Amino acid sequence: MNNDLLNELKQRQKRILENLGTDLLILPAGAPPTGVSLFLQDDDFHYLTGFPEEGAIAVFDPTRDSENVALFVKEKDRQEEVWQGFTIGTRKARERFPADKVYNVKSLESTLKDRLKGRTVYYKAIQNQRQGETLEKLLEQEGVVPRKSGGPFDELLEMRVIKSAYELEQMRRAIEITGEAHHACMRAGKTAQFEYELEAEFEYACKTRGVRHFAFGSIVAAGAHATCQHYVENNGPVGPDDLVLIDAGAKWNNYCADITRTFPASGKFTAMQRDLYEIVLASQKAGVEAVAPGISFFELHNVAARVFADGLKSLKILHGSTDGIIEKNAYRDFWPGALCHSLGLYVHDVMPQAFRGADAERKLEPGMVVTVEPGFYSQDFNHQIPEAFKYIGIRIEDDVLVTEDGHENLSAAIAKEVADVEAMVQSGLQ
Ligand SMILES: [Mn+2]
Repeated sequence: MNNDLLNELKQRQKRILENLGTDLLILPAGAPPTGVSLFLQDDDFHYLTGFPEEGAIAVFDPTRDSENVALFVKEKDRQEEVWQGFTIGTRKARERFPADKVYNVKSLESTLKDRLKGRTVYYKAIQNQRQGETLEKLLEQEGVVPRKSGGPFDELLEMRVIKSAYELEQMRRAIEITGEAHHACMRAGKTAQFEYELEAEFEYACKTRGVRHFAFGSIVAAGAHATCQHYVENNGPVGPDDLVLIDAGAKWNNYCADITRTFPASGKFTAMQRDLYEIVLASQKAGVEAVAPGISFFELHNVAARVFADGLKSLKILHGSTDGIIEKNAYRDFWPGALCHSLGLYVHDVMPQAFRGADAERKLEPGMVVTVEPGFYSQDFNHQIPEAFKYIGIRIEDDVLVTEDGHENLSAAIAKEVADVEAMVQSGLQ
């Protein structure tokens, strides 16, 4: 672990300890994976310890001077290493991870026993079933009713929503790789016959650059499949006249990218596809431009929604005043989603309560990273739409950092202008 990260982890731990006062926090590692699969650490646990294994538990206790932060980890064990995987063990954990004291996790019960009586204990449920049962029994025996929200959990949300320089470095790399993978998919667009070929292209480009986890299951949707926002089957054909929507993201050191691009498989938008694409693009750019400290998610959404509504009016898909369309949510038949979500360790990253919901009023602050992703989706039940505009799905999504004086589009290098997207597809194998 490099020193910058080590120091940052210690700073985070300090803030949580200060927030705890005299209370205690028990934070477990992520759920063990089922079957033979790759483990991904729980985001909060990763954020506060950097420790990558399952089966571990961190205990934050500001009243114990010599061990404010105790880390309980699996000890090295031959059976475990022969079957499940290699473990770090207590000795190396002590050397490499920020904790005042490292214990064998088997001693959790006996170590904690005397510390619980009369305390306020914050506890994030342990997903490792056996371990969870043991600990919950102990809490009950000691008369502790654990709190599962508020206190340090609220503080964690506030901390995680503002990204540090280290975190932004990881996100920039995740976004850079994701961009290269999107470009690889565009170049493969003309030859791909099935969606899964492009899914493989995306993942190949990421994995050959060192990516081990993805932010979510890649969405590769050709033609009408793109009208479903979270389509993940990825097993349909790619038709020569289809638009292909790819919404996917690499993780880099646990941090996510989340980028969507839509391109014509042929390398050339039809006039109708281009008209709709330009509307989504104009709406998306207006949204990106408006990202700045002091604007709320709600206000930001409406900036993009107005441009979207005006565009659909120009194609006679929507009618009436723009104000009326926004007020009555008439555009939502074609864009049912929200413009933004926070991005970080998790793809729909943590957001304090005030950021949630369509009427989220809390203002953006420097250091937040948000997605900007309007889309046009027309399915069979969009009765009022002319037949020519049906079964089309278009989404364009960038990842944007809120800065002191505005914003920085972290994914600006990924082709999204009509001419650039067409050129990228056409530069693929003939
Ligand atoms: Mn997104």
